[in-house]
Amino acid sequence: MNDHQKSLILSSSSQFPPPQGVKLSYGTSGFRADASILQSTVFRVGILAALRSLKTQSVIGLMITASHNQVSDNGIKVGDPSGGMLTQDWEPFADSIANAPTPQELLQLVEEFVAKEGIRFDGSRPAKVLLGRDTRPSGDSLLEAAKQGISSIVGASAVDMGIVTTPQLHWMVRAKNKGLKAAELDYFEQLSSSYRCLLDLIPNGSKVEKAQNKLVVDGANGVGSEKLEGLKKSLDGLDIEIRNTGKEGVLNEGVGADFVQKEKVLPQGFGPKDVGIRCASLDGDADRLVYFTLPSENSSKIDLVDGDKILSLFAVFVKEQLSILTEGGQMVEDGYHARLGVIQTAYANGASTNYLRQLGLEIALTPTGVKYLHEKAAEYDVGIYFEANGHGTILFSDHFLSWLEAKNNELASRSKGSEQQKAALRLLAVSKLINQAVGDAFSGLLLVEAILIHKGWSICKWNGLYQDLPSRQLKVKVIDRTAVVTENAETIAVKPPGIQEAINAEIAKYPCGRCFIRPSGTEDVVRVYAEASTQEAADSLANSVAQIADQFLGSRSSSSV
Ligand code: NG1
Ligand code: ZN
Repeated sequence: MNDHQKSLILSSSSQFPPPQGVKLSYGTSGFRADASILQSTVFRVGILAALRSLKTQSVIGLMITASHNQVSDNGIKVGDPSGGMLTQDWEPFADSIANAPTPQELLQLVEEFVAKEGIRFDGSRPAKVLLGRDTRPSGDSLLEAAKQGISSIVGASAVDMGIVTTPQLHWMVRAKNKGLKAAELDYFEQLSSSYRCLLDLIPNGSKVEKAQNKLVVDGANGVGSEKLEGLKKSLDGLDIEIRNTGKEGVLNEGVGADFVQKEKVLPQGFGPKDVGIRCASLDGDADRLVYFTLPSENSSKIDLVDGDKILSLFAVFVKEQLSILTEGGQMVEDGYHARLGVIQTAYANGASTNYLRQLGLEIALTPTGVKYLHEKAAEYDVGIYFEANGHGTILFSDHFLSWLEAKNNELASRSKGSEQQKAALRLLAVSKLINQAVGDAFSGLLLVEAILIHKGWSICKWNGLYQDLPSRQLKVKVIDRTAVVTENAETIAVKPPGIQEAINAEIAKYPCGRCFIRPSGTEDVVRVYAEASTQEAADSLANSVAQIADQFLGSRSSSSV
């Protein structure tokens, strides 16, 4: 690293002193905190993104968002060349530079890391970082900090994509690195054309009642509502009404996928007149999606159709199309058997796991955090992953896609228009519709809509695939959440010693009881999740285990999520 580069890092970082007395960590999905303390972190992640671009010789993404968290929070996460999350090997570097107390220490960490990673650092190679942000008011000034970080690496440039959803930015990074068109309109065009393709392949006779056509979407008062308006323009035939557009309400306050999933009541802007209508909620950066419907006008309690049910719907459809394709032993003839897997976390409702198992599907469990689910899903030909909170997607392996293309070509010449060829075309359309980079509320929504029409199902019929077990989530503020260490995809707490035995003794008191605790990766709390045969039992199990957490970890208070 030459002297010019060193002095550039020193001088620019002196403009962004880190906050005192705060230790930041690159959690489940990047850094998140109150926006007022994030300038220095975002600046430093700008440096990291430029280095990542130099190292990979590819375009890197930086998204400024705190997703479903309150409007005063913000955050930053890095998108790798594939469009997925930052490689986990670089997270310790992110943690150490975010917490370096002085410009000199920051420079030293950067120098050591550059040497260790063998990053060529002579300014002769370009680096490019795509920047995106959600609608939070703090986004503008944090964007400037990110730009300063990027431009403190010689040869690096930032491209501001403006206000975008998180999945849009990841999609753009992926498309750029594949040499494809990567503008917002290209994204809309890909989603709408593959959706139309699925509709063109709807079996004769499938029809949905006119009244069931309408979909009402809660935009969480965030970026999703504006962008969904844009997507709507390229879609015809889908009747979407968008509410909570941010013109009046506050981002994520009493609205959005996180609120709806956790509280199981109507979000603001919805009322008794919506009884029976198919509704969906996005979160603040539109990477989560849940559906719901209001069963009775006398109460605001909703029937929630969560990420587990979306996963189940997708799994049913993909499995069905794969088995049409294999009819007559086609795949066996080819000597090729497509491996389909579904991936969940411990938060998946036990009833969904049972249902998927009964379908004969291979199920894998990973720790919480999309990065783990995504990585696991990539091991399959078709890997479907979802968190209960509505974050997920379907990954198709390159190998499977080339096999499918070849199969489709062969079927087109041998038996054009056959059921088998239609199944191949449907799977190809799904692979284009559903975001291959990250979970995307828009592609999820269009796929749900297409499958419901395909099957002629109402939201009630879909919701009836299985009955959720009653569950309760709580969060407990403890003195040090890192004192909880878990194993087995977070289902067992191995530290502090004795806590799991105490939890097990509680669980044993409840029929069908299941409960676990884990430290949150995005908030300074320990989360408790409990399931049991009745709501009262689930509540009581969660409360008893929250008390155990208090006793073992030292309480700062506990609250419902
Ligand atoms: P933490 O705070 O680690 O539980 C939450 C969600 C995750 C994931 C991340 C990122 C739950 C229980 N946890 O993580 O699933 O979505 O936020 O946004 O919903
Ligand atoms: Zn989100």
